[in-house]
Amino acid sequence: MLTIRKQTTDTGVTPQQLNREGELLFERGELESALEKFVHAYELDPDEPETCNNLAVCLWQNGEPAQALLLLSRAIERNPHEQSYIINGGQILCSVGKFAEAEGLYQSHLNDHPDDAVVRGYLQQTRDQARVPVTAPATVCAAASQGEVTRDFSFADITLADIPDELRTALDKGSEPETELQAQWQRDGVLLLEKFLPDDLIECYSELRARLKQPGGWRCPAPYLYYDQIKEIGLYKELTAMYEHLMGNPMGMHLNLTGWVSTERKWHQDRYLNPSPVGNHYVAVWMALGDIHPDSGPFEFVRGSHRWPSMEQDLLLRHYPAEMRLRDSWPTETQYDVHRICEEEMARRGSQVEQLLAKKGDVLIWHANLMHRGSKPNVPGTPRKALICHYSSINHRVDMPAKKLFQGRWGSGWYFDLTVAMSDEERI
Ligand SMILES: O=C(O)CCC(=O)C(=O)O
Ligand SMILES: [Fe+2]
Repeated sequence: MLTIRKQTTDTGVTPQQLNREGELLFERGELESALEKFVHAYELDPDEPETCNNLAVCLWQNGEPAQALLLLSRAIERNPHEQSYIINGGQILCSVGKFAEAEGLYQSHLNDHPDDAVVRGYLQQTRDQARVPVTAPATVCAAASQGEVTRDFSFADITLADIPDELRTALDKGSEPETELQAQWQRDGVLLLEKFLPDDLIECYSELRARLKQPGGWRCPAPYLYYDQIKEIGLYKELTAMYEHLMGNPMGMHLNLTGWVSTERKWHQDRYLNPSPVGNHYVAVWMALGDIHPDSGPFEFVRGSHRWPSMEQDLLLRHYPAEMRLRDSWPTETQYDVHRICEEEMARRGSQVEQLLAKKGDVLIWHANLMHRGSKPNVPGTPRKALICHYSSINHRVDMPAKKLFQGRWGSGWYFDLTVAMSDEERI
């Protein structure tokens, strides 16, 4: 449980700055670090409504709705006309089943702002949510059960035991492996390839990355669009060949996680984070750019869990207010609930968790449905020099039509030519 201290020491940083930094961290899913910033801002000025609001959202995510509500009521008291505080307050109230209070909050705001269509939408939805069970969207398999809006769901509630054949690769469908590597992939859903990356390729990327003075890496999720050094390593010829060998399709890169500290992303599978037509035609790789220290929050996984039922975005999101799916931050906002059900499932199955204590140059490739996480560091801030890249089959990623073939010094491979901005401050 988090206790909030009032502190008077001033380090020159303002609550506004801390709030901006915390918001960026929150958007990137780094909840703990965001929380630290907001707590610091609160220590400097506990009456600043923006701080109270931000801290409240974090505490809610941390499973502390009562504290969150106290803070939000203070934010609303200080700035009663701020729409986002009203919406956050209403959502927290709904999440703990206090629908009448949420309605009251929305209604009193609407008395002052009768034209606020957004809050009116929330009010309507709260009424619906309080009374009517939510039905599954048409795209969800007919077999999916109809559930109530409640965050008390189980792994079985949001997973499909069988995904359609076209969403599975040949090896997933049980085709006979032709090599030992394919057999391992089919059995384990994870492949560790030791000393796979050449030192000079690691140096080429590390020299670039070291120039960025942000432990969390680029906030831009696709920095490969800006730097060939990332294309060189992410599309290294041996990797490209390995993906095609395992997946049966050419794979295109579209996401990089470039932090040199753990992401602290909670337990999950990756497939549900992507549009459903991508299915299992998706792969991710963890590259060790140095030896990984056990205190740094190593990558953890459950071997063979790719054969467990598969989490489904639609089945998950129906347990939240309808507009959740419109928010880019839904994966972050739902990750604690996902974590809980994954841990429950792992306990039910008596699963063994493995930790990747990789050495420099090792790579680990994992399946879209493998249960994994970036663990919490034993010693916060311990460096974890890694690069994580994600890829989808160029024949299945219909939402990313533009793709290009990169030809570099260390080989060639596909990447998706996305339009993703990078702020000036992180251009190096
Ligand atoms: O930080 C990690 O090790 C895992 C991150 C992760 O879940 C992912 O890249 O899909
Ligand atoms: Fe992941």
